[in-house]
Amino acid sequence: MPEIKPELLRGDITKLDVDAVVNAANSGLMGGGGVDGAIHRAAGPALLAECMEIARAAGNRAEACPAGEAVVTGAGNLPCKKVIHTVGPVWRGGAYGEAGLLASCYRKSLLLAQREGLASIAFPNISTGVYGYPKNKAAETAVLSVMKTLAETPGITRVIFVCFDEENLSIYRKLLAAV
Ligand code: AR6
Repeated sequence: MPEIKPELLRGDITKLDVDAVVNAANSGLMGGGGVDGAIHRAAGPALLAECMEIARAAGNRAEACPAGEAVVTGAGNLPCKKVIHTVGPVWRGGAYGEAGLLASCYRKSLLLAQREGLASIAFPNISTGVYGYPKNKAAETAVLSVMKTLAETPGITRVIFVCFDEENLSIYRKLLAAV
């Protein structure tokens, strides 16, 4: 099995022409700020319509996608093929299962991409914005979870960590140099 080395990119994830772009969503799947807002703005109303459909089918709009879970939609006007919406944990000090939930976001997103036949996937730095997860800790968990899960997802040939800010970029650069 070929070894996959995750790539690192600084910039706007909405511009990427990959199979799957991961969104750091909220449990209601109704859009929001940060990367979620940017993805919905660039994708157009078709994305929200699909998210609303998933929420309706889940029967419970506030918890349509619980933290640590992932769902997939089309991509509207984005250049990617699909959007995988995952919900990171809100940071509450670290003793509330945050690391397990964050690891699960990366793992479930990769497993879903594999199931959908999506070979290339781009991740934002989930939970490190509005949800307040410390960037260093989040990056360690993200890289570890991705490296572990890739052993189970032979269909995935390209993983990109997309950093929006300089701090995350330098954290990831150090971590990925050791992978
Ligand atoms: N491309 C790539 N990364 C981005 C972009 C972009 N266009 N815009 C922001 N980021 P956040 P969270 C980075 O707050 O912490 C929303 O309201 C940003 O710099 O988007 O998981 C949702 O609806 C940060 O490093 O997500 C939820 O309610 C990272 O994306 C809540 O925020 C994540 O920041 C989720 O909070």
